[in-house]
Amino acid sequence: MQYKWWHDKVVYQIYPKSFMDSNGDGIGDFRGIIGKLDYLKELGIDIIWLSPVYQSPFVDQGYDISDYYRIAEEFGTMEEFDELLWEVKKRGMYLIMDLVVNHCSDQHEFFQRALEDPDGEYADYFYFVKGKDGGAPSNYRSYFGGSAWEKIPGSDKYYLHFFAKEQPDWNWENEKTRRYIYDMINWWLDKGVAGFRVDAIINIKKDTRFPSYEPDGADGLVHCTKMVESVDGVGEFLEEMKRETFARKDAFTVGEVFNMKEDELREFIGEDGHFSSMFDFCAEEFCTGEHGWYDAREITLPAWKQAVFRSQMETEGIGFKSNIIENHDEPRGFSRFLPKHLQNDNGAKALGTVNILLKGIPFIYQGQEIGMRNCPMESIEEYDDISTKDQYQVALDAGLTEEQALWVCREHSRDNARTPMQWSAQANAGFTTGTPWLKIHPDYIHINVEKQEKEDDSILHYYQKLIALRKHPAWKEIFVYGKTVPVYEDSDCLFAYERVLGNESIQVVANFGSREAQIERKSEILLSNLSKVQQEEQSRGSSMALLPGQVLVWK
Ligand code: TEU
Ligand code: CA
Repeated sequence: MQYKWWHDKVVYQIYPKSFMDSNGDGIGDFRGIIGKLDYLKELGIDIIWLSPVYQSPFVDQGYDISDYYRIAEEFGTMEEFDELLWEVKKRGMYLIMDLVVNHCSDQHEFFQRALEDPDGEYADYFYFVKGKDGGAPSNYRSYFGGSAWEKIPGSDKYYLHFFAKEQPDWNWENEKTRRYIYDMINWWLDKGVAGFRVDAIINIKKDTRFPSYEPDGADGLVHCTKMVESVDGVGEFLEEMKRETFARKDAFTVGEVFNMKEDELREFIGEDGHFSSMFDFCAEEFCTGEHGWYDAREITLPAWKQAVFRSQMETEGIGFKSNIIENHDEPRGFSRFLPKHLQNDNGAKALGTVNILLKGIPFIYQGQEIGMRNCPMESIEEYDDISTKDQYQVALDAGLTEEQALWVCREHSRDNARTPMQWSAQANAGFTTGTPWLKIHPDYIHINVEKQEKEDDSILHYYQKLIALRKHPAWKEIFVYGKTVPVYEDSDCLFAYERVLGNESIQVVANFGSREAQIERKSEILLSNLSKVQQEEQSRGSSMALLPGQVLVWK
């Protein structure tokens, strides 16, 4: 396999609005991030991914961009962005941006011009389509609920929006749109960003006949992804984009790809793939309910293991997926993957270990490294997220009571991961001196960076060791390039695998069950969450008992 600069890197996702506020307005900002770069360096981070920081009305938290060449004033100025970029580089790290090019904001200049003249040149940058039989052109439901078509005032046309109605979809069939997007990407690359996380990218190819399909819900609509799944040709756009932009600078790109056709993995992340990597959503995917969050499935160990190992096998010999346990669109991994009795420090360490030592590019989401967990909101009003409001309604419409629907949000809301970072036990978790834009998790008194920096056996210190182990010169090759071979595969409590390269192997074994499990001993422990005493006690005989919540990395 041809060596690439990003193969051995560890990535950290910053959700800027909730990371660190420097000026007391309750919103995180660039100055706040700059002040925490040493913290990230010490953690062992190489690449920082910033969720969108472009100018935006923030209907969908910056994923609705009104000007790709400007910075959201909430976060600072372009000069401060440049300073951040410089400070990141100075520390030997890389900065990647969020690339949101399936759609923009309805406040984008081109969309505003299109609205003024729905038959003019700018309308062609979007999908402006005549209605049918007195209604929308087809029966698509948007990601955030309701029709994916919005009537254009004073015209018989509708525009397409896969997400909120304030997020019109770009028409990728129009060469001018593509040129506009590529120029913008190159502008940021020339500025010195090292690459992009590419948002919702599978959606850019549409079937421009816009056929209706059999409804999949009582609203008579069908999820818009149905059309995306039924059309070919996204690869041509992705190839062109790569050639015209990323390839020029050897940029690192990670695609947010759901619903890819199975035989396309090589085209997406193979050596000449569209992207450097794409997220492994295998575990998240099977939680998605048929109709929404309310009928989501819970993660069980066997199903989770099976999904992860299957995905690891699939990528073998092809490329690198990016491994996550959470992001800004998911509940906290701690709350989702760990059974209740293991929702503690040991559980968090075990979960981090099995995920970060898999083959692929590890992504850590802010707060994961201190074991942040889902934030229990008291009422639906406390939520900010557009998707949460929709899913609450979906649950009510399905017949759930208000209390049950709130419960669904508590388990699944994207705001679970968006509450401010917990830096200390001071007021507002040290995140802001003002009023935070979103509730702060009340457990910040016990769970915060400052406290964990002082405690030797904290989750934070464990993460530092874990990342250091992955990069240790002696083991790096094996953790980056080694095959993943499942072990104790039939166990209903162990999550275990070996990373194998040549005749070397390292075993990772964690117990997520509720009783101890007998495992075969190895000789050299590289990392574990066992206490010294436990380690010594267990150093006799050829087998040993691994207690619930314990994890070992050894050879
Ligand atoms: O998410 C795209 C996506 O595919 C959704 O499934 C998302 O996971 C879902 O809305 C969760 O409820 C990306 C961004 O990550 C997300 O934050 C944005 O809201 C979305 O695109 C629109 O830009
Ligand atoms: Ca601020």
